[in-house]
Amino acid sequence: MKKIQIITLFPEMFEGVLNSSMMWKAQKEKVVDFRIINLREFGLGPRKQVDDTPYGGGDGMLLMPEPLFSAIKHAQENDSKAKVVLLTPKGERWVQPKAKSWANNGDNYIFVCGRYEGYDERILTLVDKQISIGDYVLTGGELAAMTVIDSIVRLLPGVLGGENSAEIESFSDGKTLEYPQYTRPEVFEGLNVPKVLLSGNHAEIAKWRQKNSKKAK
Ligand code: 6GU
Repeated sequence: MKKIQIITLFPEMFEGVLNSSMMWKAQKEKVVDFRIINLREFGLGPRKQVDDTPYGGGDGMLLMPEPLFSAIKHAQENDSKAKVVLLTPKGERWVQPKAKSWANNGDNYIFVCGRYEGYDERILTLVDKQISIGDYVLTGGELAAMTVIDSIVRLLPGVLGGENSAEIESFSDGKTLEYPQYTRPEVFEGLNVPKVLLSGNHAEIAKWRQKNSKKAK
């Protein structure tokens, strides 16, 4: 079973995503175990402070090192060999081959969601990997963590219904997009399903699908 811990100031953001669809099924079938750690609980003082102004001036607040260190140490007490991953727009780009490799490497993960305008750089001493999901800036790492986690969990053995549906679909080789697909009815508002798909000729169907698989831009 793959163990995934998530350190965040917004645990409620994960509820819908982790408890629906494949992620829910994966937990039910004990393929994955999620644990959400609320960074606020590691905040300092009676107000549970987690952020402060940057030395040298500048806009915004930074996540302070102490709460992040305590939360990561807490996660490591649950799982000492887990890899610590920081979600940050400065990270390495997340791509499908990485999802495949992280799904199959047997490693457990601690995802740390950055928030606000940034974090104290010293937390990087506890981080094994920095990941970004693309060249745009999100308010926090939560949506990125969900994206990365979903892309891994669906590839864990036993999660997808048809065992080869993850293989043939879009991006499984990192380049090709899936062919167009159709279901009933045969004619919908004057729009027809391509004849070849109704032909029962598997060789012709395979050829059509190959021809109609688009390359990713
Ligand atoms: Cl991982 N975090 C934030 N805040 N923004 C992002 C991102 C991560 N990846 C792309 N944009």
